[in-house]
Amino acid sequence: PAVFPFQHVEAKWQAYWQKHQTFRTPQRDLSKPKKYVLDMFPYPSGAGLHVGHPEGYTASDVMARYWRMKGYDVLHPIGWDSFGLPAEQYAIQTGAQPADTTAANIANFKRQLQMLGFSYDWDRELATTDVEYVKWTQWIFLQLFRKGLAEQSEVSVNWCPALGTVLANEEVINGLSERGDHPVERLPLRQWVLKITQYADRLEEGLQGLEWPAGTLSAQKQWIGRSEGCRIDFGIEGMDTETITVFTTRADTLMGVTYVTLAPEHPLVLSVTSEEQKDAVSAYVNEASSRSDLDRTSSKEKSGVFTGGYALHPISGERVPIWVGDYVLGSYGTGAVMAVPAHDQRDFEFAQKYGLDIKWVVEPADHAELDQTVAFTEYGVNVNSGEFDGLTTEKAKEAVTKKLEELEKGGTQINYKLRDWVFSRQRYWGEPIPIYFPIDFPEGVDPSQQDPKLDDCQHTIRYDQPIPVDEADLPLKLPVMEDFQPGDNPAGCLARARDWRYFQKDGKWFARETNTMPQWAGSCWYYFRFLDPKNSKEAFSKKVDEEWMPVDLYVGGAEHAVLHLLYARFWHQVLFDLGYTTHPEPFQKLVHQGMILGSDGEKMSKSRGNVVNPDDIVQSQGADALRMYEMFMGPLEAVKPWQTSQVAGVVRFMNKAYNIVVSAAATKHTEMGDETLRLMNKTMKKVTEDIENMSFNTAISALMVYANHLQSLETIPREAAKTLTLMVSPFAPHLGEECWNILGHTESLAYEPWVVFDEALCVDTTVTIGVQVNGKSRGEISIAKDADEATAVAAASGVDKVQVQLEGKEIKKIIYVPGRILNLIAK
Ligand code: ANZ
Repeated sequence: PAVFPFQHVEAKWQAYWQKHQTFRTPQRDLSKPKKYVLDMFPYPSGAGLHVGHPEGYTASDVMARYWRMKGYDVLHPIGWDSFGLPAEQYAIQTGAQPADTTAANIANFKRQLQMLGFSYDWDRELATTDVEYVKWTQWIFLQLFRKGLAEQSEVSVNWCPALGTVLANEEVINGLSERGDHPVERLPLRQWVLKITQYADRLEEGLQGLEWPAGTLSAQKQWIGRSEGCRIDFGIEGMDTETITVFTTRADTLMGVTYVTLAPEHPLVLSVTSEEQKDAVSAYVNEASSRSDLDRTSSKEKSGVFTGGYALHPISGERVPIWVGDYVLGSYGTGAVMAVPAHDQRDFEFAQKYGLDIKWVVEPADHAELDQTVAFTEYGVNVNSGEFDGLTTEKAKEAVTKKLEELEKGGTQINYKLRDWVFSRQRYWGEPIPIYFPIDFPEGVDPSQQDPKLDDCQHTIRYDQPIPVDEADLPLKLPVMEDFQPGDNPAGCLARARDWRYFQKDGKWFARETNTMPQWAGSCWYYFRFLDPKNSKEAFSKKVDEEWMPVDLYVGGAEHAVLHLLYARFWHQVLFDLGYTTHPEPFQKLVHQGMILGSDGEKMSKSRGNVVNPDDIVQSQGADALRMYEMFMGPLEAVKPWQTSQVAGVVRFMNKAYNIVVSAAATKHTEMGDETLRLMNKTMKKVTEDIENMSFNTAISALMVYANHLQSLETIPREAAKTLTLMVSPFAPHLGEECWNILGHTESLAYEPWVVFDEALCVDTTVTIGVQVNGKSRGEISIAKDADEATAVAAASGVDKVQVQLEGKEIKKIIYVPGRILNLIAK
């Protein structure tokens, strides 16, 4: 048998697709229904593709190719998420400009994707670093700014002077940077913040109706963190105009409050503090402000200090001491809690440590004895709560809330864990934020004689007066900088590009914003730009939005379950509100491919030396083999180890398929036998249904069974070889095209109608059932599944052992269950 000449064939068909622009979708073909099939676009790192990339990309490509054959108008674009810290670091390491290294990396990624035969419409290719793309990313930022959704704010950040950047909480360990062990300071820094919290409710509600993995839906929900509760105002002894408002999810425990705790950054801390406690409180607040939220909430030992002040209980009017404690976060709820040590474990530990009262107000519904060494945090029935006694927790929450509403001391409230999105980076390789500020000079100085580009020029940048760059002046390009390394200036390295930063307009001096956008920005809207990549007048037109959105299938890694998907949905909802899209959500169906591990079952990594390079596999066994193997390894969503030895299995199958087609093409007309006809129809049904469910490994096994059968035939019917070719083609498109060609076609099979099966031929019609005489098994018969009783009995009487049993007897009763059993009762 011949061996499939993959090297020659793959190059040949890739050239064909390119020459004939087979996968170009210049515009929507409204005579067909549409499918928008989107991959999470790659970050073009210096390392090139790893075998994890082709997994998701092959899965989406199988769907795109299948849907084309099913008669859909398919949009399948690709591009590059090319801003970001790693690109900048790679440029620093190699001593090059990020723009150049990015272009080189993109070229390498593109070569690799093309070598794998993905059916992208390359005319729609884009990179987030393209100036035309940056222009519209900046334009969207300006829409957010105009809507009041982009604001500057003093945010307490982890600033690492040695690395010259702000670090995320996860990147700081015991006050040192995770990378390099450099000291990290908490300092307030002017940052751009996007007000994603204003969309918290919409982001939560919009999840309904999306076909997303359950785990991703719940991760998004948790991140948004909707919490229904009650806001309660406590008076303050000696202060008539101020109140301490707390947020609680357990209003039912109000009568068990024995103190109130303020976060160290709560604005009332100093005013409620007594003279005697001033020093202790100030010292405590200073100490606490250097710790991150993560550190504060995760530390076991609760700490706090008494303020000397008292709050007044909203119902009983009792005095309750006010404490400051750093387990209360300034950034959640109201930054103050009503402490109920009997029913909240944190409050319990705090009360024990500082000898505060514990008052039990909830009992288990069955009045079981309580263990008083821990808080009782479950639901139950109220006690020691006056008018609320005897109410269940649910009822008591309602009753307390209602009472507070009557007293005008509280009411229901919904809180979210979601925080606003800190949108500033102090790095070079990102979109410049298109904002500038006026400059003030000291009194009596003539601005026209000043030059803020000079070191000794005294001036003040008026950050409180941000001015958006004129839309006509977009894009605001990055300056070319010889040295774009981060420095010790928290304003970012663009602050050093003075010629770019300072400019004069109408005789006045201005300073540009020197922060750049985070890498997330570009991926927030690329799926829109793919629809209209060359539009120079708009980010994308309303027409293409209506024609193509939403994305019907979005494939990418589960590591983006929270941030990317949340940020993109947020921008989408803002664009929806502004009327740029008519679709409330961008990604209708989402699928995460499972991670491919090294052959040792560990995550692939350079240091472990277990990385498989797709280039090597393509070289030695072909792109189709790589694609086919990755789809055959196991369920798409499963985590699975790579086994190079098993690639040979799919190669054998592909050689078999190739030979089947070659031999079918060489024979004259051959009738298709019943068994082949049935197996062909069953395979067509199975493969179709499995592809619809993206169950690719089982579809491939069915194709293998089918190929084995065809190979065993003396002569192979053309029709059987044709359906095999069509079904193999989404997985192994080069092999598919070559076989199609061998079968006598001159054009690509990319738009050839998908196989159609006959349901009637897919059912097994003959069955083998057991025959009993007087309840004892005496043999088997093969009959039609729905054969009638007389036929079954006639068949049974032909079985020797049955005949022997029936001799001289009369059949009294027949028990026949079609397809299952025949029992003859004879005497
Ligand atoms: C009194 C109480 C009694 C509470 C009780 C719980 C149990 P969620 O929204 O589900 O996370 N809390 C409120 N604001 C806080 C803050 N800024 N820092 C730390 N803790 C805060 O939980 C809300 C509960 O967390 C609130 O309900 C409050 O404690 C606490 F038996 O109030 B509770």
